Amino acid sequence: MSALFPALGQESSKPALCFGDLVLPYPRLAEVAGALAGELAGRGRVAVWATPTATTAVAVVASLLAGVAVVPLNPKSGERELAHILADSTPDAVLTGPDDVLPKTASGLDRLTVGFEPPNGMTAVTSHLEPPQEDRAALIVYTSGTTGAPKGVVLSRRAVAATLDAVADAWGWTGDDVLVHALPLFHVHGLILGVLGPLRRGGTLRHLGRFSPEGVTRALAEQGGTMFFGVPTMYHRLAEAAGEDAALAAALGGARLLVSGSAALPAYDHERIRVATGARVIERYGMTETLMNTSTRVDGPARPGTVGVPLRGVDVRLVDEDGRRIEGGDGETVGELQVRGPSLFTEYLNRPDATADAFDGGWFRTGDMATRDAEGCYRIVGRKSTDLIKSGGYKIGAGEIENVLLEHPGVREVAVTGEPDPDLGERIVAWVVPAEESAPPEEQALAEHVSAQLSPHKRPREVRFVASLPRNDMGKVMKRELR
Ligand code: MLC
Ligand code: AMP
Repeated sequence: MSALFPALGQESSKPALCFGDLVLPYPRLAEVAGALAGELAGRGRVAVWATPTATTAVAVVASLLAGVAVVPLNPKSGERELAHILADSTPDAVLTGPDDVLPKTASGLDRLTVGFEPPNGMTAVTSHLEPPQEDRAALIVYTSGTTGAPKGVVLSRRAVAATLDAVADAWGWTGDDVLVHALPLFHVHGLILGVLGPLRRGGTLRHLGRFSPEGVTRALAEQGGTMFFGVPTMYHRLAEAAGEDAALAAALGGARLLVSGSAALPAYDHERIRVATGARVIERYGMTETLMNTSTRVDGPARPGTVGVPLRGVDVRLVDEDGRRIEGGDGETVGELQVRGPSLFTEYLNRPDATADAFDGGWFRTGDMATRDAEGCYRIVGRKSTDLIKSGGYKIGAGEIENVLLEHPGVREVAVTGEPDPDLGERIVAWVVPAEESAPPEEQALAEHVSAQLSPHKRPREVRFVASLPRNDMGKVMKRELR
C-alpha cells in the first residue's frame, strides 16, 4: 500500500494515465512503477528526463514508491542550465524513455529506460516497499531567482500530500474526475498538481502532449474530461479561439472545473471566457517553494481578479515595509504575502544561506505583493523585484539571462526586463548596448544563444538596441527608466 497513492492498490481497470493512445489502468501502473521502484530502491536521488509523456509519470511514481528523490529535468534545458542542475543535485541515474536522445552534458549518467510492459511473472510489487518517512525529500524542483543560477527546491512527501489534499478540499476533486492538461512535466503545476494530483485521488489524467484548443475540445467533449488546468497564456488562447469555435466553447462550458494558475489571469480573459462559454475560471495561487497557498473555492463565491482564500492548513499574512503584520481586510493596503504550513519546502539544496534569507521567523517570504478584502480574498498586485519575470507561466530570472548575454561577443552591456504582453503575460526584452555600434548582433543569434545555454522559454522575444543603460550613482541599472 502506498501512502502517497492509495489508489495504486485498487483492482479496478480505471485508467490512471492517458497520454495519446497509451492508456495505463491502475493495476498496470502499479505493476510497471512497482517493478521500476524495485530497481531504484537504495539509490540516493534520480533525475527524470521530463518529456510530456507517460514515461515521465511512471518514472516519478516509481521513484516516489521507492522513497528516492526525483529531480525533473526540462528536456529542452540548454548546456549551462543542465550542467548546473546535474552538478548541484548529483543524481545517481537518469530515467528516460527508450527513444530519448540525451545531450552530451547528461551522457555520463547511469541511464535507466522506462517501459510499460510489466516484467514476466511480476505482480503488483508496491507492497514490498516500505512507505518512507513523510519528511523525506520527494522532489527537487529547480526554480529561477533574481540573480545567479536556478536553485533546487527540496519538497517533502508531506508537502506534496498536504497540497494535493488541500486543493482537493477546495475544488471538490475526487476519483471520478478526469483531469485534462498540456502542461510541461518539470514544474510544480504540470507534475505535482497535474500528474500526482489525479493519482492521489484515484482519478484519471489525460495529458495532451502539447497544448492546442482542438486537443482541449476533444478531451473535454469526447474523452470524458471533467477538469482543465492551464496557465493564463493557455486561457488567453482558449478565449481567443472560443469566440469563434462553438465546439470549444461548449466543451469548456461543460467542464466541471477550469483552473488557472502560475501567473495572473487578466480580468479581460476571465470575462471573455465567461461570455463565450458561460463558465467561470477558478484561480489558485502557488509557488514552487510553497506549493499551493490560496484558491477560489467551488463552494464559495466567484471572485475574478482575486486568487481566493487560504487553502486548508495554510496560514497567510500580509506584512508592510517595516515588517509589521497588516490586519483587517480593506482590499487596498498592499503588503508582502508570507505563508506558513505543511506544504512549505524543506530547503534550497546546498544553499543554507538562501534558505535562511527566505524566511521571516518561520514565515516564507513569497516576494509577491497583495491586498486582502473583507471576505479574506487575496489579490496579487505585483512582485517586490522587477528582476523576476513571469512569461507563459514560467518564472525567469533577469540576471541569469543577462549573465549569458554578456558572454556573447556582440554585447557590451545588457539589461533584461519583462514587458507586458497580452499572450505571455510578460515578454522578455533584452536592452543591449552593442559591442560595435555600427554592427549590432542579430536578434535571432542572441535568442538562440540564450536557448542553447539556458532554455528556449528564457530567450528574449525582443531585443532593443540602446547607446547606453541608465544607471544610478552606484552604477546600478535603473530598469524602470528603460521603459
Ligand atoms: C522557439 N523554440 C526554440 C527557439 N525558439 N527552440 C530553440 N531555440 C529557439 N530560439 C521552440 C520551443 O522550444 C518550442 O518547441 C516552440 O519553439 C515554441 O516555443 P515557445 O515560443 O516558447 O512556446 P510558447 O508558444 O511561448 O508556449 C506557450 C506555452 C508555454 C503556454 C505553451 O509557455 C508553457 O507551456 N507554459 C507553462 C509553464 C508552466 O508550466 N509553468 C508552471 C511553473 S510552476 P516545441 O517543440 O515545444 O514546439 C508555478 C507554481 C504555480 O508557477 O503556481 O503553478
Ligand atoms: P514559480 O516560482 O514558477 O513557482 O512561480 C511562483 C510565482 O508565480 C508566484 O510567486 C507568483 O508570482 C506567481 N503566481 C502563481 N500563481 C499565480 C496567480 N494565480 N496569480 C498571480 N500570480 C501567480
